[in-house]
Amino acid sequence: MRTTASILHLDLDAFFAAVEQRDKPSLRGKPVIVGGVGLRGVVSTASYEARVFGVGSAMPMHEARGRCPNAAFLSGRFDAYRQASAVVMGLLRELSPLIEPLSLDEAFVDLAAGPARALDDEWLLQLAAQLRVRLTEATGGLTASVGLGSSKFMAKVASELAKPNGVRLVTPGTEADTIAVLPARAIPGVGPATMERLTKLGVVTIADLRELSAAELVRELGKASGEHLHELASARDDRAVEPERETKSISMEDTFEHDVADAEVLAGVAERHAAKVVSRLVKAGMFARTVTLKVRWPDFSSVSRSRTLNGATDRVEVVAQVAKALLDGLDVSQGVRLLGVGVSGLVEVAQEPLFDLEVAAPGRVVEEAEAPVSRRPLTWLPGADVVHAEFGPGWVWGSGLGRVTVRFETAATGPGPVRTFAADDPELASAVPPEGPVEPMAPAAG
Ligand code: TTP
Ligand code: MG
Repeated sequence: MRTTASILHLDLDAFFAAVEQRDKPSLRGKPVIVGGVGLRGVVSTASYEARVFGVGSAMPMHEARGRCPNAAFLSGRFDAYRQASAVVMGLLRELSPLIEPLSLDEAFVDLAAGPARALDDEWLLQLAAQLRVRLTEATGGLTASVGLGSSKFMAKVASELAKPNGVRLVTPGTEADTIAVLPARAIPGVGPATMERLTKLGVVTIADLRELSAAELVRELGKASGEHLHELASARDDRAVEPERETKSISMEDTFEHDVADAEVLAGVAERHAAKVVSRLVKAGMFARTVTLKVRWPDFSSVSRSRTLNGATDRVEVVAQVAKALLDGLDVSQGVRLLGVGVSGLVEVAQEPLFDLEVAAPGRVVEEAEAPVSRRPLTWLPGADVVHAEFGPGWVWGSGLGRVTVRFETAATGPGPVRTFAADDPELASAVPPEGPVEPMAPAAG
């Protein structure tokens, strides 16, 4: 174990919603909910203003509408999220060459792998403070929470404690005390399935967990998970920060001759794709952290849903099971034109999910909807960027009954006016997101 808090964990605050509020001035300070617009759509994230009403990630959209009817409901703009993410990851790479991105908005940085430094608490806190200021500048207003600790687990716990928009450093030597009062589910990888078993053993907090022997935990959860949990409960974690490989993803997809609406047939196709993807993964000697399922509908719109495991795998059963679970979340009755399965988040080291029970548990699913590729889509997705020949850039506020309402504003304007058009108005076109702030120049060497 290290003696300095030299692992940094960064997580952006209300990421998708914060990007929307940045680019849509009229939504700043208001409840914003980003999520799937389809029948079984779920919430991707909610702004902190909406969380007050009990809305959170993974909640069905209809429930979110019930709890917070006045929120802005948006379908998400992944190009804008990817752009913001690239800026943030660029800033982290300036701190150290060893960074491990976990998702678009989250990464570990091993500060001990950078140039020789003192790495004392004071210096680390100063570095984190500077990073947060630069990040807000470079992204045009996003905020991040930063944790520092002597292990991945501690850094992650620290950023969680710092949320939102804060910094926290767990001083080396105080790790076990810091986590004692936290609920057992604060341990990475402890999800609903593991928690259910732990509850039966009377465990609520990490301190309760520490009362149990390794043997008891092994009996309840199996050898690997039990031993691992015993270590983490005492704040022992020596997992290394793992960089990603050059190859970014591997995928397989098929367009059907006739649209397929049979869920079982589709599940079979997903399984076959998973097998091919995994055989390429194994040949390359890699392990994947994220599984993605892509579906194109008869109207050429498409959706891709992905789930990030709490480890990295090269097991075909795991990839197939996750792909099928992602498919299960979609209503395929209208038929499917194309089905694809892919893996990404590739690393060189096997990191089996920390807890076997949680491998295919539901939970963090990221869903990206794409309108058909055309200047004038058949459906105007709420929140999408558009441009009008006369009024300029704006975003879709709502649509239906052959009309579309647009608010004309951008990150650089104040709140703008709203106007309604015929959905097929030739003056109105979908647009790529406005260019985000440019990546800051790398600082001079030294
Ligand atoms: P999170 O970091 O979990 O959530 P957040 O950034 O919105 O809020 P905070 O960190 O302040 O608690 O996830 C990052 C983004 O990933 C989130 O903005 C939307 C997306 N996401 C999903 O699409 N589905 C999910 O189930 C979760 C948890 C996140
Ligand atoms: Mg976040």
